[in-house]
Amino acid sequence: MSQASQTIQVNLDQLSINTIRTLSIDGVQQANSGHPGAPMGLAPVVYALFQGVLRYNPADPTWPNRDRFVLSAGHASMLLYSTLHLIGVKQVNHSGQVTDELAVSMEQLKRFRQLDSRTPGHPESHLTTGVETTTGPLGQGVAHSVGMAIASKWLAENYNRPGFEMFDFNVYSICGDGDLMEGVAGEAASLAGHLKLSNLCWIYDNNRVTLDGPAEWSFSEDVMTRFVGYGWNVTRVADANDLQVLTRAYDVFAKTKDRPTLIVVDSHIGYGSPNKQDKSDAHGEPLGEAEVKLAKRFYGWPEDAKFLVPDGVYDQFKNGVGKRGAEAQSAWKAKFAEYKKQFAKEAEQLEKMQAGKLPEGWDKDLPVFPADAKGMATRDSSGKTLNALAKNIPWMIGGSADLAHSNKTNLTFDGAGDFYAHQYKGRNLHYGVREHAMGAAANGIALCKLRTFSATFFNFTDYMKPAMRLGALMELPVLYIFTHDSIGLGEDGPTHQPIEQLAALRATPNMLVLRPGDANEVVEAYKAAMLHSHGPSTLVFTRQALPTLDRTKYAPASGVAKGAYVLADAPGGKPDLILMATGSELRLVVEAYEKLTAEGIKSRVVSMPCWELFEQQDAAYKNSVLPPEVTARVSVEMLSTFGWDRYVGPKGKSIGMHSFGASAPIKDLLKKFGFETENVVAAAKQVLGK
Ligand SMILES: Cc1ncc(C[n+]2csc(CCOP(=O)(O)OP(=O)(O)O)c2C)c(N)n1
Ligand SMILES: [Mg+2]
Repeated sequence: MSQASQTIQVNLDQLSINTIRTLSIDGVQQANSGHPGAPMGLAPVVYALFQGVLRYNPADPTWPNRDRFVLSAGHASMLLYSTLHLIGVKQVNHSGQVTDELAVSMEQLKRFRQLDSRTPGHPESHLTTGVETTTGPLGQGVAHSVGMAIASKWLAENYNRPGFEMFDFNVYSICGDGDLMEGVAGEAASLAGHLKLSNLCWIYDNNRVTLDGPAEWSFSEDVMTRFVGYGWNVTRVADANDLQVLTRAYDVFAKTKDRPTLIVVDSHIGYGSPNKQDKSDAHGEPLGEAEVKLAKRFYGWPEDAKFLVPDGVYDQFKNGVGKRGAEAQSAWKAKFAEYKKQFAKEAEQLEKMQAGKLPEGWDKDLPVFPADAKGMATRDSSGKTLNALAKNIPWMIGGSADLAHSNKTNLTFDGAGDFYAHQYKGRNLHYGVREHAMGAAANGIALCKLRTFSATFFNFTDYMKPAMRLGALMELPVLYIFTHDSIGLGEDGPTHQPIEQLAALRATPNMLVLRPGDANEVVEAYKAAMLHSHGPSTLVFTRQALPTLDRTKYAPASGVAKGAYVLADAPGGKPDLILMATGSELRLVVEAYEKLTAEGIKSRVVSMPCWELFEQQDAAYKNSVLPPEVTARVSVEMLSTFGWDRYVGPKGKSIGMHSFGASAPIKDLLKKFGFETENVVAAAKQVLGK
């Protein structure tokens, strides 16, 4: 390279970095909301990564083997938006097709944090193509990145063939002090280190400041030593502006083949005036017009220019990340065409998987359970159904947080296998006692288009809820399998007995919550969950046995698909009373129904395993199940009654839990808390005024 072109190169690098910075400053200032400090400090780090390292084709952001970039420090969203704009990422529509439209146009940058823009306050993956996962709640992004790295390893192990490296993508994530203070990041780092995920690189923005002030007020551990302890390779870049050293650090990552890499980057959060004394006061707010001008002057920018992209900057990205990504993808495509000829079955699976579809015959050979008064726990029918499904869906993987034996989630069919460090073929993931990281990893796995499930005791959803919430926000089809779903778990006592969890999850948008009442409802619940492709499904199962209902006597379990259905009815379909229940309490209302019917009381049993699906039905169906004129209603559910008033109405009664549970054998608990047939019968008579 000649001296002159080298100078231009250096200038173009700097010019591009400063464009990222000033676009971020202008976006924040225009919104009058947010803070551009992190984007200003981190622009060179992101530039060196995208321009020099990332294998990413902005013209086709759906390429399955693209490297993933996750901005865990979601409050620096303008950094990501500016970059996605400059590299020209194309928007993907709801059917998964790449469009001609920019994901983040200049117009969108100017509409940062405004209603219906693609540039919301924190990055949201379902809105903005190029945003690989939704971030903002600190710690989540890095934890999602571990799931993506797991997916990459699993895909490589299962779909690569000699001479056909269809999968080898890397996952990069930028995190800050806040991310690394969060527990979930620690769990996720521990898991990634344990699994030796060499395709994972976290870049830690060590700027020694958080929102309230200097990080030293609250954060003083030796992060590098901690990560060495987790089994990571750790390297350091002493100056975030040093592109050469940054590039060398990325190279260290590329060469580290036996563990994940943490790059600690010492940086300075950006302020208007670089000499500003009190650096904590402005953090968290826009700079203000005067400081914006000072900052621009410092970067050699025209002070009054707004949203300026100088000549040569778009081309710089086009010739860098754009060209490299396009070439890499077209080589991949050519290879895939050959792969398809030689490995037609695998190629077809990959195409289906990446399109978010289920394979042909995904629901074949699902179990059918004969009527049985003694019955079985729904966790057992769940285990059988899950195994049948996973056998039919080759790209379904998942695991439990050290409770697989209790949750009955082990995949035991031939060839299912386990996913261990350096042995990435298996479909059973072992999360250890890390519920939160499990929930987050599931999001990352699902974002890479694998179908995945996570399992623990229902009560411990509290330990993974923040990740479940993001799964719901991102509309990811993750399965959550929770057992020990009520005080019915018995002796473990109130520390393990869920009460309010069901109501909390029912209040979560986009999520199906299914609590099936017998073995055959379990099968139907799984089917509904698999078909719920734009949001997660929470399946809750019992530890204790439940009778398997005689479906020749009662309505078929296929009614589960509608969320609620009439299981048993009064003569002529004209009841005076409606008994409603989910899960283990279905048995109780059926028994009460039989007693009341014998006494000549015209009753109906409605099984209501999924409120959300019921709410999706039309008014005619809903009214046919719950006729408005029948106001004598009783619901029975061994959890908080919160929410049932919607269905029982002002004249009805809800039997449920109004306190924490207790440690005792189940039969004593059922008696103490009133979950007995006689109690349901008495409540029914009470609402009937008898
Ligand atoms: C779970 C969670 N808690 C709190 C916040 C609010 N918050 C946003 S940024 C921030 C400070 C983060 O400090 P750091 O990660 O060091 O980022 P920097 O300020 O250096 O960019 C906080 C507390 C959040 N986004 N997520
Ligand atoms: Mg910080």
